Amino acid sequence: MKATLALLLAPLLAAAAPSELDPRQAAQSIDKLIKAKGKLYYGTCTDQGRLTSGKNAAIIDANFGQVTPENSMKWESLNSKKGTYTWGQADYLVNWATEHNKTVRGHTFVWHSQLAGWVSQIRDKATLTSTIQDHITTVMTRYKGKIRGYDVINEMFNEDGSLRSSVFSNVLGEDFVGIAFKAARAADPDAVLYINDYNLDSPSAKKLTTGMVAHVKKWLAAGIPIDGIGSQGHITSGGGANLASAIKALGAVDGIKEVAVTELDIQNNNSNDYVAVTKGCLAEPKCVGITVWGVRDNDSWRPSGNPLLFDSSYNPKAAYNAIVSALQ
Ligand SMILES: *[C@@H]1O[C@H](CO)[C@@H](O)[C@H](O)[C@H]1NC(C)=O
Ligand SMILES: *[C@@H]1O[C@H](CO)[C@@H](O)[C@H](O)[C@H]1NC(C)=O
Ligand SMILES: CC(=O)N[C@H]1CO[C@H](CO)[C@@H](O)[C@@H]1O
Repeated sequence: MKATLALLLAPLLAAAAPSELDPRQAAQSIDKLIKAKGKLYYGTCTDQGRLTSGKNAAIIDANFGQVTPENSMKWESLNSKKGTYTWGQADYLVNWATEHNKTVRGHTFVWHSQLAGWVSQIRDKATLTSTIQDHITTVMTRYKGKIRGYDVINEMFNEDGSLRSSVFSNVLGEDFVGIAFKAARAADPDAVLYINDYNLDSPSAKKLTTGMVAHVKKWLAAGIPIDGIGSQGHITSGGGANLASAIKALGAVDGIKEVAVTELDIQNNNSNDYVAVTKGCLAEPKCVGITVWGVRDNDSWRPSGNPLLFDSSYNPKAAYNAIVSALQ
């Protein structure tokens, strides 16, 4: 009886197995391949909602080695009311990463957008200083040993390289940079501390030269503990080679230990651009890895350009396979 049942079930099990074991039929993990080249990860962003729906968790587990919280660690998500922290979604992401042996990039502390309303209303230096310090210390203490590094400051420059107007720069001038990085270093001395921005996509962009590079050099000389520079990498078709050169320009900053592409998506998902960015990271010794900003095209924040590596039915795209070939 048992043998007969097993024989009857065998074809069914055989038919079911491939889709259960290999939900996306991609040939290779780009994370494993980039690690074999000495890098730390090929990652993606996600959060509880994605990890508990569709094939996202299986795809991330099989193909990516690092997760960045898409939204759950932004200030308005964690601490929208003064004195109250809401940890559920961020904890879910960190626990998932721990269980699946994935690195986490914490994202993000000091940012003008998705900021808690009560913080943007602060007008005096002492209160804003202690608010930044408390927030960074609270989050980093909770996740000590579980999060490899953080975007301590995000998007603080204008396109011309000047400081963006925000509650942070308006109340504290440039001082918020030192306040934030020093609080972060003290909270978890082992965490890698990043400054992150977008449109650092060309080595000659003013935002990169007179903005990021010139300021980071000055701040490092002043003893501010900045370890890494992140280039988000939200680019358009044809921009891959320029972003690769930008990675090199950021890596050339003395005293910076690492650089990373932190939010890559490419409008119209040109394979050559994905390959150029991947090779750009391989070619820059300080580049630790690449984070793609999402799994499937129609979950992207800019879905009209199909900018990601999996289509809306979770199939790996030509751009994914081109990265595999480039890494082999
Ligand atoms: C976890 O990942 C690291 C690389 O990031 C690897 O060296 C280690 O063997 C992995 N551990 C397990 C249990 O898979
Ligand atoms: C994404 O595409 C799939 C397949 O076409 C569809 O089922 C799903 O509803 C879409 N999701 C979004 C957020 O548009
Ligand atoms: C090169 C590449 O991967 N192109 C893809 C861009 O995205 C659309 C929509 O998912 C695909 O149809 C293309 O194959």
